[in-house]
Amino acid sequence: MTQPPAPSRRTVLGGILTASALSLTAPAASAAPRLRTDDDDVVDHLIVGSGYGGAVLGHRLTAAGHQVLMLEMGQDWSTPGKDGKVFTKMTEPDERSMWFRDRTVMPLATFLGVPIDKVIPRGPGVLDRIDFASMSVYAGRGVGGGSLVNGAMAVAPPRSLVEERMPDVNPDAFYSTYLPRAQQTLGVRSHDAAFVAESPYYQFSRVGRASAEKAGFPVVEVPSLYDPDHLQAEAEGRAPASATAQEVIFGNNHGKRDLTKSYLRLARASGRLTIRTLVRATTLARRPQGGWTVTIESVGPDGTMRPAGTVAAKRVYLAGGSVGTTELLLRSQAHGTLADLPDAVGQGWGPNGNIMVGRANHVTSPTGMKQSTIPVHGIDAWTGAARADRVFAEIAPLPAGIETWVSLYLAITDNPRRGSFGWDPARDRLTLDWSPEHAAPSVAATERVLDAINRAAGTSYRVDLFGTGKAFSDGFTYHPLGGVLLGQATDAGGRLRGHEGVYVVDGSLLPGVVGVNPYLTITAVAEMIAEGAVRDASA
Ligand code: FAE
Repeated sequence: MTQPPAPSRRTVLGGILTASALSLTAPAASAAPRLRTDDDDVVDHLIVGSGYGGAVLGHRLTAAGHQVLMLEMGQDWSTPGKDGKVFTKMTEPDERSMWFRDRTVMPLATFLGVPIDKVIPRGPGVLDRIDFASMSVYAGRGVGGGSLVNGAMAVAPPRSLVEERMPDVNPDAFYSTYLPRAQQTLGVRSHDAAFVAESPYYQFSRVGRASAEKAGFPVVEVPSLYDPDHLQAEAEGRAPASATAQEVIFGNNHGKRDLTKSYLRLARASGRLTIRTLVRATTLARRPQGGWTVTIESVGPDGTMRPAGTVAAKRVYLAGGSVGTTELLLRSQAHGTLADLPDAVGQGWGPNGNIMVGRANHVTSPTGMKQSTIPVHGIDAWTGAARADRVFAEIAPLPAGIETWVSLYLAITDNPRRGSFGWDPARDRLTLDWSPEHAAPSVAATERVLDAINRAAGTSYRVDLFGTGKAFSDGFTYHPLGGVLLGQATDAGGRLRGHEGVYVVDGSLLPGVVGVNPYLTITAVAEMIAEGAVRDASA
C-alpha cells in the first residue's frame, strides 16, 4: 500500500491558517485540527503571545524577511457580535467581556455598598483576572494582548529608574533609539490641551488635578494611543462613541490604536505572519535534532484546554506577558521537559507598586456624570517637586453614568519588595509568593501623597469601593512585571541563559516596577531585543 505523502511545510502552515480561521468564528476545540510539525518541518520563528513584546518581534522579524508563526490563547477580536459590536461596555458585560467567568470581577467591587459585578455567560472574553493567594493580575486576552483592554496611556519611564533598575539597558540608546522607535511605531500622540481643559468628559480629571496642585504636587498630561481627534469628535457627537461610552477594560470599539493597528498590522501586511488563535503553549522542550518543541492546547468553548499537538521551531520568542511566560517556563521545568532553567526564573516579580484609592470630593466639586474612560493626567510625585515620595498616580475615571463626587487614582509606587513565582506540583499550577506585607510600602507611599491632597482639599477617603472596607486596594495589579529578569534569567539581549534560540521579549523582563504605566517601556525593550534577534537570525 502506498503511504500518503508527508505533509510539506506549506500544507502544515496552510492547516494552521485554516484552523485559525475556524477558531475565529467557532472556538470549538473538537473541530480544531491538531497542530503538528514533523522533524523535517520546523518553523524558523515561533512567537508565543501577541501583546506588546510579541507584536514587536512579529513586525521586526517579518520586516527582515522571515516567516513567523504566532500562537495566541485569546481570540482575534475582529468579528462583531449579535449587537454589531466587537466589544462590550463596562456596564453591559457579556461572554465577550471576561475570560471564562460566570461573573465579572471588576477592580471596583462595590459602590455605596452595592456590588458592581454582574453575572455573565462564560466565554473566551477579552479581560482575564489571574487570581493568586494575595494578588490578582488583570491581563488582556486576544490578538493584541493588553493593548485591547488598557487605558492607552503611553508614558516614558523616568531616566533615573532605567539607570538604577535596568543595568543591562544602555540609557542613552534607550532614550535616543528604542523609545522613539516604539513611540513612532505605536503612534503615540498628545491629547488636545484645550479639549482636556474644557470638555465635560474631563471634569473628573480637572478636579483631580486641581486638588493635587493645591497640595503642591505637579500634574502632567500623559501621551496616549487613543486618537485625540476621534476623542474630540465623539465627545461632540461627530464620531461613534467609545471612550465617552463606557468602553475600555472590556475593549474599545473605536478610537484606540491597539496593536492590531500598529505593529501587528505591519507584520500581517508583510504576508509573512501567521497567527493561530485560541491555542495555548503549555511546555517547551529541547529537540534532540536542535531547536525547540512547544506543546499546544486548544481552548474549548467552555474554557477546557485540550491537547492539540506540538510545534517545532528553530527559535522561540516568549511573549505571554509576565505571568504567561513565567508560567510556561516553570511548568516546563516541573513537567521535566526543560532542564537547567536559570535559578532566576520566577524571581523579581512586582505589581509596579499598583495601589488603587478613591477620595470623596465636596458636593461643590462634582466629577461629572459624563466621564471619558481614557485617563489624561498623572500626579508626578516621582520626578517632580515631591519626588521623595516616588509615586506616579494616574487620575482615573469612574464612568458610572451618574455623579459620584469620587476622585479615583491608580498609583504606581517604588516598592522595593519583590514576589516570586513557584510551582505547586499537587495542583499543577503556578503560585505567587506575594502578601499584603509585600504591598505595605506601596500603601504607605500612596497614603503620604493622598493624605496631603485630602488635607489641602479638606476631603477624605472612600472606603466603600473595594468590597473590603479598606481605602487602599493593594490586592490587584494591571501592571505585572518581572519573573524572567533581563540580565539575570536572560542575557542583555533577552536570550534565556543556557537555552540557545529561546528569547524572552515581554513584561517578564522588567524589574517589578518601572515608575509609570509600563507598555511603552515594554515595547522599547522589545525593540532593543528585536534588533539583536534579527541580527542572530540573519547570522
Ligand atoms: P501582554 O500584552 O499581556 O500580552 C501577552 C499575550 O500573550 C496575551 O495576548 C495572552 O493572551 C498571550 N498568552 C499568554 N500566555 C500564552 C500562552 N501560554 N500561549 C499563547 N498565548 C499566551 O504582555 N499599561 C500602560 O502602559 N498604559 C495603560 O494605560 C495601561 N492600562 C491598563 C489597563 C488594564 C485594564 C490592564 C489590564 C493593563 C493596563 N496596562 C497599561 C498594562 C499593559 O497593558 C501591560 O503592561 C502590557 O499589555 C504587557 O505587555 P506584554 O507584552 O508583557
